[in-house]
Amino acid sequence: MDKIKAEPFSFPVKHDQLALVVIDMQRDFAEPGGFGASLGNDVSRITRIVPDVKRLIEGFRNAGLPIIHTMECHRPDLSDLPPAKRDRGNPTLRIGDIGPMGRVLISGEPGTAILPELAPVEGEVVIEKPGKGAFYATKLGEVLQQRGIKQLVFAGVTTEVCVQTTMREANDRGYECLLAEEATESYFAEFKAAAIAMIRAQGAIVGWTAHVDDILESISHA
Ligand code: C5J
Repeated sequence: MDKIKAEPFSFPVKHDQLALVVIDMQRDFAEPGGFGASLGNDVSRITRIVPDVKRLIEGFRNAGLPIIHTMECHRPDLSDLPPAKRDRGNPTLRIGDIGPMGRVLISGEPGTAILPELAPVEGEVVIEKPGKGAFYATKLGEVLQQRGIKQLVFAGVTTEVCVQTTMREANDRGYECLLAEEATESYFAEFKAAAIAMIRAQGAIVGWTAHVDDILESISHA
């Protein structure tokens, strides 16, 4: 059996059941004027991981392995946005408001788009999700089942919100989950470190974590 060097122990990879899930690498989380910045966050932390996310995407493309991109966003009529989500916190712009990149986190708006360097290509699945987890109110579960995918490598933002929520949803559904450490980021360094520690604690209670180089080395033999 092939293995990827990982924590807390090697990840038993099955290349024919493996996919990459890139969570929410959207302009709204990474660029000034977007949703992340409106909450007072330093968005430069997010743009710093773009080269490593790109390397991972290219590695999966070169190996012919499936890639799924997610985007956190809502319908223009806000019918999938619970008031509790819209009203939370004290942002300068709320979801649905008009900002410098269009309506914040609304499907089809410029700010909602995936960063151009990481844009999906034809054949890659894009899941628009109204929640933090990518399984809630989406077709992700069906897509994975149809393709016989049982192992997921995760990249994207933010580590402790949408990435960790989706990993926990996937773990509960029986998927084996591996987080690519350099290809995920939080607005808070300590939250990223804590999320990584939580995921791999207690014998991989939610999943494994690994370095991008070790994942790429493994899939180059896929
Ligand atoms: C957040 C996300 N942090 N993609 N979304 O609101 O993690």
